[in-house]
Amino acid sequence: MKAQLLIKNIGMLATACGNAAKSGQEQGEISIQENVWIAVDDGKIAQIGQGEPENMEAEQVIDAQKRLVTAGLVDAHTHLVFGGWRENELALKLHGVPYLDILAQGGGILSTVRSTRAASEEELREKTAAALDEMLALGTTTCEAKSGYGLNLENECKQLRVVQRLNESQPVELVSTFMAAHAVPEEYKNNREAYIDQIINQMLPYVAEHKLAKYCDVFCETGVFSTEESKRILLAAKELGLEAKIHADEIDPIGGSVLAGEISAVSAEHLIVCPPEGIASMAKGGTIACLLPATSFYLGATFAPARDMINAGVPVAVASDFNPGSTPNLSLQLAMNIACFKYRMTPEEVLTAATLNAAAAIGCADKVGTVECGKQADLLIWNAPNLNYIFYRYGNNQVDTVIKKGRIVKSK
Ligand code: IZC
Ligand code: ZN
Repeated sequence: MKAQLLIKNIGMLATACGNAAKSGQEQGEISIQENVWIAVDDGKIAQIGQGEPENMEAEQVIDAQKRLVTAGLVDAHTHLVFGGWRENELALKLHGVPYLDILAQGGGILSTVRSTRAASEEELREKTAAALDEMLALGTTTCEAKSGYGLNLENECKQLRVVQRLNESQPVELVSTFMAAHAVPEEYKNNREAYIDQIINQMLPYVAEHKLAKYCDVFCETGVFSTEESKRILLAAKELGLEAKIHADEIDPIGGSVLAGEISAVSAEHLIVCPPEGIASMAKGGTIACLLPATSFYLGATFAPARDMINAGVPVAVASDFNPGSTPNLSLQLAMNIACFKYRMTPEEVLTAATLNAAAAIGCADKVGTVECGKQADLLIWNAPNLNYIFYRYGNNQVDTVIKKGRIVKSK
């Protein structure tokens, strides 16, 4: 066989299997193979074999030196494109001022809205490209990106266009989510109905027509969007062909996870304070729980009931939630470590959560998220001999080599 790339001498290949999200016990049932090689052709995984490859000609050969190989990480929840940062809020946070109070005072998301509106598309593109380059070095090969710092047609589209352009010009594959329902902008403070009407009647139709996003997300939270408002927006989005995601139960359990299941949202995100009826509803509606453990850490909050979700048959994904407020961290590796320790998920369950289940949460599980023949060759070689090791160590970048569509895109 003639291959584009051969990775030989792999100590351990650890991967979830299949093209759909895994739940319950299956979330932890991954394939572990030792002493294997992978042949890549045409950007896809062509063959996986044990021992020494025979009769194999390859344009490029990598010796994995007995280390761990997994699929590239999939970050299913980020607020990737934003102007400015919010380090000025650190002192407030340390004094215990709650996240929603900072927002209610016109800071938080609204402060990032001001910076994002003030930034040009080119400035945002450059800043986001730099973030993606860091994420790639940390092993993220596919990433979701939400708008939600423009809060009007012009600036929401500016964010979505940045994602569209970057998807064509750098290796990390991007999936867009439209999230004008991230906050009510200051100019509509006393007229929230008019803002919701604008989302439904102006922005959503434009975004759908110009194919600027695949998903629509709403911040369903006390003082932000109510469950009723979230439902109206997400049903309107679904009518236009955008699938639903929802920020639910991050701070207060106002019914977001129950709604997620009822409208069969693809995913519900955060779920820090998700009640049992929310878990039951998501299980019934086939909704993926997209958990963001680095956010719990950073907000000093409790941790989502991940084990209850797994036990109830809800597929769990783990994502970074990279954003300038509640989680200015773009390392999915760190989120995976925290998931393991604070959710008490096993390394196998977390690997599935940050690859296959995350890919399912952004509609690309047929293409990425596992190391199987026919899938895209998005692969990581880790500075680690086995899967346990990457959860045992933490805080450093443990990824050595990143391969996207069969090409080496980062190497230490
Ligand atoms: O900018 O604070 N939770 N949205 C909902 C966020 C956090 C991002 C932010
Ligand atoms: Zn978020």
